[in-house]
Amino acid sequence: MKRILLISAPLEESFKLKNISDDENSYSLGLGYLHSVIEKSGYAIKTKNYNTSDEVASLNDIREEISGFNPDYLLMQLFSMNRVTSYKVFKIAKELKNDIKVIIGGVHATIMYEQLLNNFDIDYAVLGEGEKTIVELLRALDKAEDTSKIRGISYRRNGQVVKTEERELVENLDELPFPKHELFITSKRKMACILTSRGCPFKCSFCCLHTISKRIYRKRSVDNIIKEIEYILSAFKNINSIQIADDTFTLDVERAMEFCKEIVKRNIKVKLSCSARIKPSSKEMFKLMEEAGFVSIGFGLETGSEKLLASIHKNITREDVKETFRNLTKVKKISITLYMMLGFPGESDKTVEESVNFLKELYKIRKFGVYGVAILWVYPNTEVFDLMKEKRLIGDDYWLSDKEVPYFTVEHSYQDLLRLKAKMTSGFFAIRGRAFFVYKGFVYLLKSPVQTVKKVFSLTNFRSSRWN
Ligand code: B12
Ligand code: SF4
Repeated sequence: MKRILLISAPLEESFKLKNISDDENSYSLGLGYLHSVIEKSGYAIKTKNYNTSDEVASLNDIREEISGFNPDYLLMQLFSMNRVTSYKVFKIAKELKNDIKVIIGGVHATIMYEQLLNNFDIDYAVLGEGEKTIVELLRALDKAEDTSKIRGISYRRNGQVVKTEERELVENLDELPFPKHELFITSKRKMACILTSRGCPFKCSFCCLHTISKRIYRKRSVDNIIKEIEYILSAFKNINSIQIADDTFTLDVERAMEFCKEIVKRNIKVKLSCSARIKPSSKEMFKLMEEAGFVSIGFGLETGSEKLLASIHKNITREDVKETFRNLTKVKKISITLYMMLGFPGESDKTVEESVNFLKELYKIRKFGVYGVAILWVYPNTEVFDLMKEKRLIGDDYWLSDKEVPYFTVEHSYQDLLRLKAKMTSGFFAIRGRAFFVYKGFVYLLKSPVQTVKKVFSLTNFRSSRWN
């Protein structure tokens, strides 16, 4: 039986959430899905996520895994923020085992495959959703068959990088096996994660998600989702909450309501949370979500400036946000968190003030918290990256360097962005004091108030984590 090692290398230091343990955080469903399909196809697979681990210790562990487990294939998940350590792993892998086949995938690999194949000793890049492609590729490689007919891959042929025909997205998500929750659910973990849909039809200027899901929204059937929830709750007795990690869980309001009704009908008792878009929304949906056990919803608002909401293509207006907040006034058991960002093209002292004032207005309609303020970072294949490129502040070569994922510094220096961030956070702070900020629950705030206040005022280089 062929052996496969599937890993995700450590993230850059500033992306590691320091005050939250792995057991309290979301887990990688991408790795979970890949593990399941590969295992079901008859391979011996070992999956290890090093995202939050120390780099030196991880590289040592990876060396041991390659020598001990002796995999035939090394599969690696590439984000922009773990690419540098991944580059080190490519080298280590071929040094230790020169016949190992290195296959990469994930969002950064899907965008930068040509650069990666031209500069590193990688055998294949899987582009986009990986479940079907990886199984076909492994089978072909096992039999030393021609891989040129496998859709959705790229590789070097006669020194040239070639790309095969595009792979279609997984249309019927119910066909997929459940992700391998066993990889992540320890006896200490209380929260499990699921994906009930994939994709988002929008294209915000800072988001690179369209690379994988091509702006096509697909959803699982309610029955299939409930089966997974029932499986999780029966297999792992310590799980009392489930986070829906979809890009846009409430995009289809009818489906969200159908899901909630089914949870109530089957008397499933579990705390639910999700992230959602401001629009569409409805009173009835939020009421049903409360009945079903939703305890938290996170909305990506990003900015309170009408002008910026339009220019980042968020496809929402301030009136839409107020409407959603009005729809939430009677829903008392769900806590609302807003994800805010700062530093968009056109950001100024005035837009920061507009954001603060808008949040004040919202707070009068319905209480909520803010999950920090993230300074706009720049990922490849986004509109903001292209703007930086036009101004010659960045080029594709940047991704070959060992520099961190950059901030958007076309209009403001990093120092000025920090100043604007301090202005925004202190403005929010004034609305309701520090309880307004939802950092790693309130536990961290209680444990370390000084550090928290420092973070709030951005004296440290804090990047808030968000899902969409
Ligand atoms: C849930 C989530 C989180 C969770 C869990 C993260 C995790 N480790 O999975 C949390 C909250 C922790 C998180 C944090 C962050 N996240 Co996040 N997150 C997501 C989100 C919404 C869903 C991930 C997911 O489950 N996807 C569904 C699975 C099925 O897709 P997938 O992981 O891409 O995997 C598929 C394919 O890519 C491919 N594939 C992937 N790897 C490989 C490897 C091989 C070998 C093969 C063959 C195929 C393959 O096959 C898989 C199955 O189809 C994505 C957006 C998205 N929809 O992907 C952002 C996303 C991955 N996050 C992103 C970012 C930026 C972050 C943060 C850095 C945010 C921040 N600024 O703090 C932090 C990082 C800190 C950290 N500790 O992880 C970016 C990554 C951008 C980039 N260019 O790398 C994304 C794409 C969001 C975005 N819109 O920009 N995140
Ligand atoms: S940021 Fe959210 S709403 Fe915007 S395109 Fe990305 S997933 Fe969709």
